Amino acid sequence: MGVVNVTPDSFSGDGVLWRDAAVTEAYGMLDAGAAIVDVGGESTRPGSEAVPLEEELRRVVPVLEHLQGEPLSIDTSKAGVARRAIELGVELVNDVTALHGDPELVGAVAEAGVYVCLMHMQGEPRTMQADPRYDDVVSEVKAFLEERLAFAVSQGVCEELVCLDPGIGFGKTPEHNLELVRRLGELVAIGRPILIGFSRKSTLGKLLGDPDARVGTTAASVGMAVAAYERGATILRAHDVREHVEALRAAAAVLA
Ligand code: HH2
Repeated sequence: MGVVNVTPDSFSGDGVLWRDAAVTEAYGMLDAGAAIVDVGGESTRPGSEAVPLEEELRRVVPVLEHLQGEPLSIDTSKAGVARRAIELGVELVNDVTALHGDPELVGAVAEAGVYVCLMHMQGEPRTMQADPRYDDVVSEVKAFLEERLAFAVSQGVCEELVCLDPGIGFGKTPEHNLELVRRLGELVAIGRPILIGFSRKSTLGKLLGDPDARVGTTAASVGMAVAAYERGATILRAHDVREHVEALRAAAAVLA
């Protein structure tokens, strides 16, 4: 899954607000082997503020219009954005609030019969990295994802259309993030495809020795994607698509 951020403030600095730049980036990712491109108009980096509906639509709709017919997902928590994106052919709604953010989103997803990704987050982006705590991060994330999956199904979402994501960096310390990948098998056991988004996240920079890192390198991102893939992740969300595709193809050839 390639990442296209139509934002002024994404954590990795890759956000673009010019439609043509976003479209060119998306085509480049598809050309490099991305199975799907995730378009987002609201940064969820630590400390970020929410974006109003009209502004989020203004950012993403021109990009989606231009990319109609390509395999796309929309990174949003808002039913209004999801509905418009679905009208434009988007096939997956990627909701970092796991249907907690907007009470109307679950109905929009169920009615349209599109795929949905439910992600775990402790707290909210503005404050989530203040002091994240768990007794056992993997068990707690697993229980949360099971509950959100059951909720989605109870509201008419087809279980086969749901994928789950432990939410790397969303209310988690570097050790929490590593433990989630280390014990990914426990999340895979839920029985739904698992999405991992470790690309460029600050834990990777910290692992390489910079305690103040805000981003991670491409090579560290690729290493972590391969580690997650080998533990059962199905979808790897990445900014540097060509490098991820090449590494994952090589890793897949060994597993096959
Ligand atoms: N991470 C980000 C955004 N959306 N969605 C899922 N399912 N999983 C993730 O790990 C995830 C996500 C943050 O990365 P990015 O989109 O590059 O940054 P920003 O939110 O600052 O635009």
